[in-house]
Amino acid sequence: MANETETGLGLSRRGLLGTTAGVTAAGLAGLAGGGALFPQAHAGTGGSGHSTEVLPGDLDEYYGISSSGQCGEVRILGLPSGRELMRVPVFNRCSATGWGLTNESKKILTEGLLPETRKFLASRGGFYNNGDLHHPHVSFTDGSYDGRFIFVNDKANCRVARIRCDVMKTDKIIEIPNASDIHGLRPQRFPRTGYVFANSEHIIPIPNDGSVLDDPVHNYWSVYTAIDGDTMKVAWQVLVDGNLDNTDADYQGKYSFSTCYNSTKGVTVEEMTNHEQAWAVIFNIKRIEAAVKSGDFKEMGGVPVVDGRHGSKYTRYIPVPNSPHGCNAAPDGIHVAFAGKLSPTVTLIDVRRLDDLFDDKIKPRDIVVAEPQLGLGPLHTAYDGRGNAYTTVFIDSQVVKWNIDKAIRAFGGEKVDPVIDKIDVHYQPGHNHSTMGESKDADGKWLMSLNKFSKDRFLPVWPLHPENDQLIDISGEKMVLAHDGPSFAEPHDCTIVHRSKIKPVKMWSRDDPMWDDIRKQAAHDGVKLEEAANVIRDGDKVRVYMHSNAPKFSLDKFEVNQGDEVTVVVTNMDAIEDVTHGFTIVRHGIMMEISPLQTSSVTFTADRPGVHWYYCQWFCHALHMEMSGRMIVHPTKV
Ligand code: CUK
Ligand code: CUA
Repeated sequence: MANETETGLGLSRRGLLGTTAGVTAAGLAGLAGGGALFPQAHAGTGGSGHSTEVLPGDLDEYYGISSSGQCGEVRILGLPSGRELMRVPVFNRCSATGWGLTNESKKILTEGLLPETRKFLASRGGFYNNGDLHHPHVSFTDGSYDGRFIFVNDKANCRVARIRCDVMKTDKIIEIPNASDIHGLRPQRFPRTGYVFANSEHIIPIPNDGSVLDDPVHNYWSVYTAIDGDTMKVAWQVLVDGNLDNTDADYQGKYSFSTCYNSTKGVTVEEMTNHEQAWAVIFNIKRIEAAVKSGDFKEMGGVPVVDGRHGSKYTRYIPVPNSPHGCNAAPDGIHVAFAGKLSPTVTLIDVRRLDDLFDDKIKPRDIVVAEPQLGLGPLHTAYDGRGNAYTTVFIDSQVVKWNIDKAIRAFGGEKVDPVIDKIDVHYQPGHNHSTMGESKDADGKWLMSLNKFSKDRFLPVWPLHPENDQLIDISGEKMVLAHDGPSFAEPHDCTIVHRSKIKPVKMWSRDDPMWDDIRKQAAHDGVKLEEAANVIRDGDKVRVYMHSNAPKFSLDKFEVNQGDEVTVVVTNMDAIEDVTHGFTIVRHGIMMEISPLQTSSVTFTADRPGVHWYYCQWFCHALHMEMSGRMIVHPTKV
C-alpha cells in the first residue's frame, strides 16, 4: 500500500494540520487532574469519563484479538490498557512453547496440507515456517460473538487456521486448494459459524501445475472459498473474475461480500490500477449451496467449484469506484461499506435490495444507497452501534467519523454533510476496529486505529520501526486519542471482544483430543500417562514417558543408544493454576511447554553420544533450577 507518493502526501498533510489530536488529548489529560502521574494513561478521559488506565490488579474490559501479519501468530491484548496478554503461535514457530517442535504442533502444521504441498515440503522439514496472518475473527452465533473459536488466514502460504478459545491454542490448519494466497477472511454471522469465508487474492491459472502459464485475461482466476468451521474442510468454492481482497458476511445468512480489484486482470501495478472502477462481488449462499447439491459445479483440486464469473446466477458484480479494499457489514444488519482505496469514497449498499438484484428486478448500482467522500485512501470501516461509521484514510493519516443516515440522505440529494469528525492518527492507518463492532452488540466505546507507520512516536529502534496501534475514545461526539501502542510487525486487524464472551479454562482436561495420538500409543505400550516413569524400547525406537510434579520429573535419567529415534512424553500433573513446566534438552533444539494437566511430546534422533541434561524452562517452583535430569546416549560400537 505505502508507495512513496502516498507516504509523502500523508506527511505533508500532517505537516499542515499538525498533531491536533495529540494536543487535545494532552490538554484533556491535564484537566483530568488525577492524571498528573500518568498523563498518557489518563489522556482518554475527555468528555466520556473513559480512561485507558487499568490499575495494577484490575482487569481489562475487552480482549483485543490482534493479528501479527508477517510474524504469523495471534496476539491477545487487554484493552483499553493495551497490555499484551498472550501470544498464540499459528503459522510461525515458537521457542517458548515448542510450536513447530512438538509432535502435537507438527501434526497440526502438516495434516491439513495438500498432497502436492507435502511432497514439495518433504525435503524442507515437512511444513512451512512462515505465515502472513492478517485477519483474526471470532466465531458467531446469531450475530453475536460466541467465544468458541478464532479463525485466521495465511496470505503467504494459502492457509486458514482455527484457534480454540478454551485453551488459546491452534487446533486446525488447512491449506486451501486452487488459491494463490488467502487474504480476506470472515466467519458467517447467522445462524452461526458455520462457514468461514476466505478470499484468494491474486489471479492464477487453475490448476496451477505448469500446463498453462500465460494470457492472464483468459487463463487466470481467483476463488472464493467457504470452509466448514466445525470440520475445517472446504465446503465449496466459487470461481471469480478479478482479485478478491477483503470479505464479510451479512446478518441474515443469505449473502456474503468481497471487494474485488484489478477488474481488467492486470499483472503489473500499472495494469492493476489503470481503470476507474472495480467491483464488490456479492455471493448468494443459498443458490451456491443448491448448485453444489444439484451438481452444477466442477470438481477442481478435490473440492466443488461453482462458476461465479460474470453472468453467473450465483454472484453479482457491483461497480465500485477504483480499487476497493475494506469490506465491513454494519451492526444494523442492513448496510455494508466498501472502502474505495484509490477513490476518496466509501460505497454503502443496502442488503434488503439483494433479493431483487439476484432476481434481476433491479440493476447492480441500485443497491448503492450512499457514497460519501471521506478523504484520500479510505481502507477500512468500523461502527459504533449508534448509526455512525469510522473509516481509516491511509493517505490523509486520519480516521473519519461519518453518519450512515446522513450519508444516505446526502446521496439522495439533500444538502447535509455526513462527516461528523476527523482525527489525526500517527501515521497511515490500515484497519480500525471498534469495541464489539463486528457484531450486533457494537457498544461504541473504543476504536483502535492500526497504523502502519510510527515514525517519531517512540524511542528510536531504527531503521525497522514498530507499528503504532492507537486507541481512540469514540463514546462522545468528538473522537479523543487516548493511547499509543507500539507493536512489532504487523498487526493488520484486531477484533475487540468483551471479556464476558471469552472463557478460557485454567487447566487442560486430561481427555483433551490434542494428545490423542500419544494417548493411543501409551495405551498400546501399557503406560498410564498420569503416573508414567517408563522407557519403552521398540526396535530402535524408544518412548520415554514421564510425568512431572514440581520440582521433579518422574525420571531423573534415561538411557538410549546413539541413532535411536527417541520420543519423550511429559505429562504435567500439577493441577495448580499457572504452574506450567517446560522440557528442554540441551544441544538438541528441543523445547516444549507443558501447562497444568497437559501432555506434550517430542520426537528426535539421539545421534550425539554423551551426557545431555534436560531441564524445565518454565519457572515453576523455588527449586525450578533443580528440575532437571540426564539423557545418557551410549555411543554405537564401531
Ligand atoms: S488488509 Cu491489511 S490494512 Cu490484509 Cu486487512 Cu487492509
Ligand atoms: Cu518445572 Cu520449572
